[in-house]
Amino acid sequence: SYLLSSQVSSSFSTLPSVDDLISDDPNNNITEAIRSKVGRNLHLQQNHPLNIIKSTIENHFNSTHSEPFALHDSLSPMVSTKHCFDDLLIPPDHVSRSYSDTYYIDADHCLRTHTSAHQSTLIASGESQFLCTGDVYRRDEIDSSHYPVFHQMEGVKMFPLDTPTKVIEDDLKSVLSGMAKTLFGDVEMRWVDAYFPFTEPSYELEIFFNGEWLEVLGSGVIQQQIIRNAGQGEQPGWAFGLGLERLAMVLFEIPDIRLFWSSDPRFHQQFKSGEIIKFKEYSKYPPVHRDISFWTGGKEFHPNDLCEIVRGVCIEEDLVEKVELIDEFVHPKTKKTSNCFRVTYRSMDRSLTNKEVDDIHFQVRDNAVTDLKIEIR
Ligand code: FA5
Ligand code: MG
Repeated sequence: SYLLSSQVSSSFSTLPSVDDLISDDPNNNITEAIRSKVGRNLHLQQNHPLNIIKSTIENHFNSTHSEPFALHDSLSPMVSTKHCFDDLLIPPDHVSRSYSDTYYIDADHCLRTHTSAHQSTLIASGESQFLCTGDVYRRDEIDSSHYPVFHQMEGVKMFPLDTPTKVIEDDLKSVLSGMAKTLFGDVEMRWVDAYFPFTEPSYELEIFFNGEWLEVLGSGVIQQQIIRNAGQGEQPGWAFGLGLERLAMVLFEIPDIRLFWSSDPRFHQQFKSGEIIKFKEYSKYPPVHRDISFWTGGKEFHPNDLCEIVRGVCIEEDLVEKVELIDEFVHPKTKKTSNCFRVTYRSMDRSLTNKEVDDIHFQVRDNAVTDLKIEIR
């Protein structure tokens, strides 16, 4: 694996380790639920659907290029903010850096929010083409397709000096649409203009699958400034980043993103390396709903903070299926804002009792009052 220890910050003499993930550093916002996911490495588990997609894509790249792509899949998800943001020319006030979107270890380190966090160091190491896969972390809402940990694959291909941008762009599009054909067969695809601070021009690839357009990846021609800063001068290149869960959910027809984390053999027995099969749903246990209504306090309230609390209380198992805002109003006299959220609890593996959901939900209310300074109605 790759040591990034030249990147030394004020608080760590080397990169942080798993023991540093939770601390009383004022900038630390990592919860136990998140810490327990670091090191799980679903993308490395044999016969796991994420590993099957990863290998299929790696094989596709190395069977369509005579010069092999270097493969990285074990780089630490704990990175410096320099690597995750600054090196990619992401401006200091960009939303992706905010505490409501990113898990910070301290002011200068975070859990990577994308695999692009490794672009600069790998380019600096002189590799001319590589694929880099790993778990990425984003504070986010909770529903069947959003989970705070998911997996991305980054790809970079460098070109000889003076290769025209048009040639690089055409290569990017043909290589990536070839990959999409390998995965999805002869589907309809389209390139949509996009914006990323680190590429210009930038494109998203969408495929038409089961009646709708699905965004599969972001990509573009790498900003020359990034390559120059990485010590590779004027050599041009392209990059892309794709979400493995999103591909796997479509290809295997997996209906809920939490299933990737399940330990149920009825899930895992269905998948085998090299095979893209249709997932057969097994019986679901019933959902249990509980509402929480409150006045938001003086502190700015962000729904992601509530999701975090719900997840925090359910750390032994993933019992939260969804957290949704069902009512919001401002009191005409006091001008205070009232929110009502509905939490859907459901286990992937067993039936929940009303009593245990009551206990969990009571704890959620308690923690929300303490941590978010809200006032229960
Ligand atoms: C990025 O993360 C860029 N780093 C991608 C990139 C790399 C662009 C290199 C240019 C060059 P974005 O946030 O759009 O971009 O995520 C990229 C892909 O990750 C998406 O296309 C999608 O497939 C997947 N993805 C993003 N958010 C989620 C999510 N919440 N759940 C599952 N998959 C997601
Ligand atoms: Mg996007």
